[in-house]
Amino acid sequence: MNANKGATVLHLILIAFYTRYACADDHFKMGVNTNAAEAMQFLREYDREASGMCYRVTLSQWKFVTNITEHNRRRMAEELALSSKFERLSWRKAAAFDVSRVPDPQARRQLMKIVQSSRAALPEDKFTELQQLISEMKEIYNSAKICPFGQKPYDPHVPKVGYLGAEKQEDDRNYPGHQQYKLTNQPYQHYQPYQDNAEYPNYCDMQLDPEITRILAHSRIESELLYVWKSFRDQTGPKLKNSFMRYVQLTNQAAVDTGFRDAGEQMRAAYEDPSFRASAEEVYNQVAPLYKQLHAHVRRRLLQRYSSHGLRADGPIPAHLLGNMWAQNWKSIMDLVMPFPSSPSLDVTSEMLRQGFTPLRMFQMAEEFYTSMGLKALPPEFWRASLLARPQRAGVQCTASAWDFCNRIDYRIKQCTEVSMQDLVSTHHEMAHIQYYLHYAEQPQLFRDGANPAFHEAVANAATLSVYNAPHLQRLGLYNNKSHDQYEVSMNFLMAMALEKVAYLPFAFMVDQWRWSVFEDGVQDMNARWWQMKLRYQGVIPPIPRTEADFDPGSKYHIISDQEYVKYFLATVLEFQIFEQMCRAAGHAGHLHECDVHRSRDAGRLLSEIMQAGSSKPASEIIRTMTRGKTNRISPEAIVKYFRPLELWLRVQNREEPVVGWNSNADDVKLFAPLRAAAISRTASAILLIVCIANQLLL
Ligand code: X8Z
Ligand code: ZN
Repeated sequence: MNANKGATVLHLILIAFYTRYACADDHFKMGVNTNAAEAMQFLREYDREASGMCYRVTLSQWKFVTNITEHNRRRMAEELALSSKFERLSWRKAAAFDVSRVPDPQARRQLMKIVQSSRAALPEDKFTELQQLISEMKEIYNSAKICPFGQKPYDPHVPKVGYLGAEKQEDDRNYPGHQQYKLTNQPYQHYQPYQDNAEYPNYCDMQLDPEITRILAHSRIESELLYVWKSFRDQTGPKLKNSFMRYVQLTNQAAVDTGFRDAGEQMRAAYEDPSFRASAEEVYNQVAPLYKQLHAHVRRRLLQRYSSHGLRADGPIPAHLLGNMWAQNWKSIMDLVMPFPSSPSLDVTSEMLRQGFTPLRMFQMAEEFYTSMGLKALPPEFWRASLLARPQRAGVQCTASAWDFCNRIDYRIKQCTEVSMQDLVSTHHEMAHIQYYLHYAEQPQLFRDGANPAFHEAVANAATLSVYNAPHLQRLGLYNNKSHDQYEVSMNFLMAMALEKVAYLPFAFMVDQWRWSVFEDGVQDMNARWWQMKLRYQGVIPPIPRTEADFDPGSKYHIISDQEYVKYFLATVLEFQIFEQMCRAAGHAGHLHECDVHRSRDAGRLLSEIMQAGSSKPASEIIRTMTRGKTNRISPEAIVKYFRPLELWLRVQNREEPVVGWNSNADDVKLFAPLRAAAISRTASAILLIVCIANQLLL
């Protein structure tokens, strides 16, 4: 599709949208105001008020997450309520215009954005109910806690149960188990087993982050993995299922009232691609063969480590063995699947510690990385107000994030930085988000966003891909490979990258496949359908039987917090496409995984062109410019090229495998859909019987 065609398609969507909208709801008479001057005046006011509103909400959120108190929670809730009111009011005004009669295309685009992405078409009581529902679900999810492995659930009548040596203190939970999980640079040690009659109270306060996450990443004790995998699901899914079903009803109603078929279609509209589902599926099909090669290798190594526990040489992998709660990122099992264990992997954490790195120095390095490419220096406000290291006090929500306060002045990062390679990468990632904010700052508020929902993450990760690799680390003086085989180091590096990026693809793809199917087909058999998709795309099965009393999708935050997910799938593919273009601009020759764009002004120019446009243009136009007319679509060519050397190695390793991919049998399906499995096996028996009878007759 070229740019002109894109504009025509957009116009057609606009007309279709408003035609449908006019019919969708009798309560509002919308889309009839043809006064273009009024529309322009509305947008000017909207821009000013929306920026102010965004500033106040963002500030209240910042204050809350960096200092979690009841007072700050209330203040944030008040600001969010005001912002909801503003959203409803603006939506009504925007939807009243006949967009096709507004001559300025940028103004049309802004009006469309206000109307399309909101749930404000709902009546006020339902709009408020929906917002409360989402915030309650987040609250339940965030407060989920489990007991340590081997420990009984807390019972105040049985006070003396716990760990020897465990002393609970108000703000400092530094008893032995916790200590081990908290310090990333410490070796993992699993908890001491539960002991009756110990002298200490019961501490059922293990949360997803950091304790449960660390157990799944580091424990190699199958029963412990199974325990935390199951317990976290018990403490989340079933408590959220009813609310989620109501959420489906309300979001679907909002979508229909806005003119969409269902809430899935409304979410997909942000991609401005009429054949979005087919396009995403096509991308998935092109990366699936690489994923299957990785899957087969990992399964073989897991079989060597765990010997059975539901593993078969040709089957799917039990989901608790992959180092992550959702089996979405496998980097933590690198020790089990490393191609060449006697060669190093490129983790320079110990060298950073040896050289006395500090969080501040890591941020200064990241800033230099971007300014060396001709990108922007960070404003003084950034250094004054950011939270770059874990504060001494409690009450900080530590997930790394980059913040735009919408006033063109204030930009911050919140990251409890530890001196590690992982956090060095994360620092570059978060700072790339800030670069994006700085570059689109002059756009109207409505266009201060990625070109589509995948772009922000894709740009942040593309810029970061350089940081991991050997040439860059060598330039920084953090790595020096003299004594090891270059090929072996490269394969180890690519495996680590694949465990993070390739392993993630089918998960990131299936989450919204499931969500869209729920919006489209209803809430029956939701858990079975979740596992059906996990089996089909990821080749994983639950380690224990699941029923509809469980609600495993509810154990993924983005599902219950109403966050679209397919953007992460597309972002993972797009980041390599952007990276490849940056490397081309930088004049890199050789393997893509060895490209370093540090100091390349041309690579920086390419990146700044992408970022400057924000969401003022359709993504297809930006991709077309970025690829110099080669394509206007997200393409998996670059990610496949990046991993090509590893894929060749995997093909050789997997040549004896009974199947590259997985064969699922009735027992696998029985784990989550017993009735369906019984039906399948009845059908299979019937076919067998018919075949036998036919054979008898023929003989
Ligand atoms: O949600 C996140 C980030 C914020 S954008 C913490 N991620 C996805 C996830 O956790 O599932 C980053 C990777 C994918
Ligand atoms: Zn990010």
